[in-house]
Amino acid sequence: MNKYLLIVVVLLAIIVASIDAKKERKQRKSQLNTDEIAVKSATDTAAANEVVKQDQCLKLKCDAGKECVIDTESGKAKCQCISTCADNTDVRRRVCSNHNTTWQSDCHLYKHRCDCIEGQKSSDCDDKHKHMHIDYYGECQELPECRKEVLEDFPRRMREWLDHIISKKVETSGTGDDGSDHSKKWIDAIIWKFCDLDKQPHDRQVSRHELFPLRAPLLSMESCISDFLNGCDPNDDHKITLVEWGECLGATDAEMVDKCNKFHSIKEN
Ligand SMILES: [Ca+2]
Repeated sequence: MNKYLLIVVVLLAIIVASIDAKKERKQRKSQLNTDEIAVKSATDTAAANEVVKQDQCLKLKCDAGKECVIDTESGKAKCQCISTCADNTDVRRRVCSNHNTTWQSDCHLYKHRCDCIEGQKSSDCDDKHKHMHIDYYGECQELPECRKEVLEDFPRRMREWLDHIISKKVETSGTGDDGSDHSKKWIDAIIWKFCDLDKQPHDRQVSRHELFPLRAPLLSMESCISDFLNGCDPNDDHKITLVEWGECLGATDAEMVDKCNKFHSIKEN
């Protein structure tokens, strides 16, 4: 009798253990499902946030050194200082500031300026950093002095360079020969460049700020670019008109016809 009782007890123990193990497996599976749902939900939320961000940020233009983010409280897009700039080891992407300091890239320079303005980085900041901008591309270096004969020849070289660029553009766009006087093609080229620089705002005047895309890439290679551009603003009001631009490149007032609407429409096509 005792022997049968022992067998029954052992069997009962096995059954109870099996039920417990089954329960545990069920609980573990349920927990796993809950975790998976939580992860999926978090992923979906992140993806949805990214879509919202992309959508809202398309409409928001941030200044240099800033990036668009979604404000966690309002849910709206806003500009804030760039959080991180990618490390740059390419010396060609380095920039020299107007304070003669070399920065890893334009991103690093403008991020630092933004951090200083926003007070996010008290160390390494002084007032001049709040107004820092790129003077030219490449590492800072001792720039060669502008020689008189190079400056005198500069307008001719600039005309030829612009003429070459616009000829390439016409070739690429397929607009072909419009029957205009070829000997005066350089006039169209310099008018085109003026319209191209006059962007922010489109007010038929080129400010010092608008000259930046022309000046910065050339400064380390062309010793006379600054003197040349200064000469295009004889009344020193920091704005170059179409006629002033023409005069400094050797065109007469009458030749400087405003064709910006035409050139802008070519660009947009
Ligand atoms: Ca302008």
